[in-house]
Amino acid sequence: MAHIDTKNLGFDTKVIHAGGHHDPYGSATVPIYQTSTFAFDNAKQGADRFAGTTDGFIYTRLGNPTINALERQMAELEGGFAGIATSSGMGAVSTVYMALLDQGTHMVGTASVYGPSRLLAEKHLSRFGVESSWIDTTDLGHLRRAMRPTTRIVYTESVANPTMDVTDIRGAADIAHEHGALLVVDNTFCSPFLHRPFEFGADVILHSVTKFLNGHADVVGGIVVAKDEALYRKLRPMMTTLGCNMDPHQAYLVLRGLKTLSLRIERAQENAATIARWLEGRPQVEWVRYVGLPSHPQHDLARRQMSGFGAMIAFGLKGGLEAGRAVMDNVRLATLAVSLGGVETLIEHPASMTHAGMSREHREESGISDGLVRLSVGIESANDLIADLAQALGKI
Ligand code: LCS
Repeated sequence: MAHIDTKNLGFDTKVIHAGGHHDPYGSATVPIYQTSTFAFDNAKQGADRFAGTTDGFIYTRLGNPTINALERQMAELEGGFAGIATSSGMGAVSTVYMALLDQGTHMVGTASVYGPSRLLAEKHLSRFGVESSWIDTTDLGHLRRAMRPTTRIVYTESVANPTMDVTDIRGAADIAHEHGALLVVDNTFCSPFLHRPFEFGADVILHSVTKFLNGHADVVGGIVVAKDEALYRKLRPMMTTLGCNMDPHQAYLVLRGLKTLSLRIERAQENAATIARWLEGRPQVEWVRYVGLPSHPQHDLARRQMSGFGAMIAFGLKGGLEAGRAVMDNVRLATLAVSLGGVETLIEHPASMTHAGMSREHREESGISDGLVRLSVGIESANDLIADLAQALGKI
């Protein structure tokens, strides 16, 4: 693929062309450099590459051309300095926590984030003297009160999994910075197509690329994007030392999936808006949380900081968990599975699945009720999805 300077081109052009590289054979796609190591011409070249005085690849855990193409593309899509691709979204979360937190420091996080992102700090980093507070960050007053002199990072999700809470990113960044801390945003639910946290003051962005970025339910992967070079130089060596690097084949699949990001999300969010409105009118449904509905408590904030509302819906049924089980057991087109952000519609139950690792008390405090059912809307025909949900609701 020829290298095109996409810096000043539109987002949809960057999705297709950013990160492209010069290929000696003119390959239209980035080739898969399926190698663990790279030969040096001579000992001096090897030593220079290790010393960082010349460019060039050394060993795939440290860097690889296929992985690097994805890192450059994501850095451009998010508007950051550089990307660090990881083996999974949790690899990205681990890299960020391990690089930015020390013994005796503290982090504040949104209570209802993806369960393991919270558990990693609360259960594991606590063993090494890192403290964490998990609060409702939709109210910035809570965030201000939770900050301590030792707070190093504020951690949130652009749309929280699974409550769909939206935090004011500009406000959270200001509070973090006033206290000498950094704002880290997990942008998995939005992708840079819908929201670009660096434009609102964030310092580090991460993704589970398993979800919307790849979009085809065939890869687990992650990425961290650093706003500036100083942060990048802290984060990258932590990833390579932890050893949670992406594999070249994974990177190739993500590069391929990424090309249709704009088209997939446009279609999925159109479906999601239709389904969310339809669900709100069903007699069996008690409540619906979709960022695009005027009934969402942060709908106006989402309008200001996002360019669309995404494809994730949470809803609760009047019959509680039993009714939710009946729906999940009876859908035929939607697949009963965790994960999200793919072309196919998935349905799951956070309290017993993605967020089962959290205590019931923490789940309830965070708004993750036992009756909450999560829907990741795909790009099928909306009418077929509605017919499927209608017949499943009819089985309650
Ligand atoms: N961040 C968010 C917001 C997530 O939703 C997930 C995974 C992760 C990070 C971790 O990424 P992974 O290591 O799985 O690539 N969320 C999942 C979910 O809601 N269902 O299954 C996985």
